[in-house]
Amino acid sequence: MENKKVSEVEIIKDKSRYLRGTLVESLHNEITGAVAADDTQLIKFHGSYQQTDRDLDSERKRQKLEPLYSFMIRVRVPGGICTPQQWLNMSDLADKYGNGGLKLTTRQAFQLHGILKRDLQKTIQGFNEVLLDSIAGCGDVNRNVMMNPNPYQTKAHEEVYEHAKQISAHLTPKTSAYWEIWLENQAADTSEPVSPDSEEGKMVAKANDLLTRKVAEDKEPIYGKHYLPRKFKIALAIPPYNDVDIFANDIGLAAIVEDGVLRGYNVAIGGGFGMTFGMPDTYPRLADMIGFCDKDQVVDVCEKVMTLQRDWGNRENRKFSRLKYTIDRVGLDVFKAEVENRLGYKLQPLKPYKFESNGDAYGWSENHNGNWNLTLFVEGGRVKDTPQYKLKTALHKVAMLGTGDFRLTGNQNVMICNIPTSKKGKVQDILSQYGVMRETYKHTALRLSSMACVALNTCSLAFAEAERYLPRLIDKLDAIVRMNGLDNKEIVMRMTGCPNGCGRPYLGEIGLIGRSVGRYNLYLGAAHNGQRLNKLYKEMLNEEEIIAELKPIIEDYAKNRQQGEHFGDFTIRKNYIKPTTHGLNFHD
Ligand code: SRM
Ligand code: SF4
Repeated sequence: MENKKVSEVEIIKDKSRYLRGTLVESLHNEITGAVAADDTQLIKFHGSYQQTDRDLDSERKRQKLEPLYSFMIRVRVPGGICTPQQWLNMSDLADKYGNGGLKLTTRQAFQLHGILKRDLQKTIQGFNEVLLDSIAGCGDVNRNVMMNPNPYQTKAHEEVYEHAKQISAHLTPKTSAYWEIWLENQAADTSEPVSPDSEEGKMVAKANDLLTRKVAEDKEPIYGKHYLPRKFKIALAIPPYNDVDIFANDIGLAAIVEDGVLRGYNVAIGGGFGMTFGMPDTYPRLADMIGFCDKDQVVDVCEKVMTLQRDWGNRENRKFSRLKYTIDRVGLDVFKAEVENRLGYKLQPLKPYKFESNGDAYGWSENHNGNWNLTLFVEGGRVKDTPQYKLKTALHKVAMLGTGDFRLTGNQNVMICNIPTSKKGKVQDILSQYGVMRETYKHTALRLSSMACVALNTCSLAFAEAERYLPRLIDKLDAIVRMNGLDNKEIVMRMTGCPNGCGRPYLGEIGLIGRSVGRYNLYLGAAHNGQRLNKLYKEMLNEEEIIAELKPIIEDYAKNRQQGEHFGDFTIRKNYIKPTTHGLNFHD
């Protein structure tokens, strides 16, 4: 490490004793609400970011006060599936220690915002009580593994969910630092005998697993002490639904199901979205398909791709550290050959598959086991109560029924799933009472297909608003959409406050990316199924200009689209924009 020129974060990892750093000292330092500088990097691996309230920053500065430091914590939920008890706990923790709201992220995780340093430990202990954890929520490791959020749709879906959990468990860091720093050896109460098949039994099994990991000697058999050069992401989807946008991931897996039987996965590698304005050698990129693997090979394939990126990834400049840049530097064929070399076998030729959409299907649906699922719209993924709309209370009451489970979707929505027919009416009654059913059904398909990242006031990287602003912009676009009879036409619209791409704006048929306060770049031409990136159409638009640009295109689409033609394809056919065929020509 000493002889190589590496980024500062690499040196922090090197010195950290498997992610400990001086976090304990930082937590006990009562003079400041912040943690020490190096610890701000390490705490990410534990799932947390130090933030300030950007709405208050300048006023605090004027008053010569320290910024109002608080912490965001991200809780991984593989495949987005949690129990009603876990939902209740997260909801209560948000009230007790956070800002009262739950943020459902674009990667099917929970985020709590506004936690003060003194409450961090108690909050994480609260997760542990229901066997959730925040380790690897952020940091240079494999992140929350995503999957189509309905494992009970078919038997094959159930199996894919099992694989998602296996991949997640296999690639979770093994350091005991998390348990040492945050949990102080806290473990679940296992004194009462429980059936291993019951919900409680499964929780106890997970507790044992955590304990085993806690007492394991500190070493990272997969990562090593320097972990990965950068974040790493994996998603699994079952065609025809690409509702987790697999091609935006370092590894995207398309399940191949033949005659109802899961055979394995087509493997795509090298997706990732972050770019920097004014630096054309940074770009969003979709993952390339490299071959098919049998289902019992999938964990191994993920490990080998990830560890090759661990070894070959750029550790000098974090702007070029993601797998996408490693692949474009060495060549896809070379990278694939070395993966196969490490696997000891070749990937098979790709199997046919077809994705149709990357959105969520709202409303009720039935499982293969006869139970019911309900998908609800959560604007901006923010579950909170306002005087007009008490979504958080409504979902809390449903969770209190203790039936079924809760799913976080890759589009920031929530599903209440596996509800027996006998309880369906009760769930519907509670949600109707709070207006939640109406809220999901009254909107245009444009709004229901929209997504925005957090941006201001907590994200330190935001140039512009996203989550707080998109609903108001859509109010205005809705008028145009309704006037043109497109109320039920799904047009995928995504907005972010900067080009890092957290709301996957490069896959928006309409993409808006913040340039400065109130100004956005407009991107058009993405595919409706997440398989083609969009391209820059106009720069630095304010609200009036965005509407002026989009209005005639929407009107044209209403009049001149072909049968079944999606908005993104239309904008290309009508020459509004050229197609992006690869990340490398995104800026052309
Ligand atoms: Fe993200 C950084 C929020 C999904 C690409 N992302 C951030 C930070 C932590 C800002 C920071 O570094 O200070 C944001 C915290 C804001 C806050 O106050 O909460 C943040 N990202 C989010 C979430 C919460 C957006 C949301 O509204 O749901 C998503 C959490 C996902 C999760 O549960 O793990 C989120 N971020 C994504 C995605 C989408 C995805 O993974 O499908 C991407 C694009 C895909 C990718 O990884 O390339 C994404 N986030 C980034 C990047 C750019 C990475 C790059 O390769 O350049 C950054 C900046 C960085 O890492 O330096 C970033
Ligand atoms: Fe923040 Fe940018 Fe991510 Fe939005 S896209 S949450 S502004 S880093």
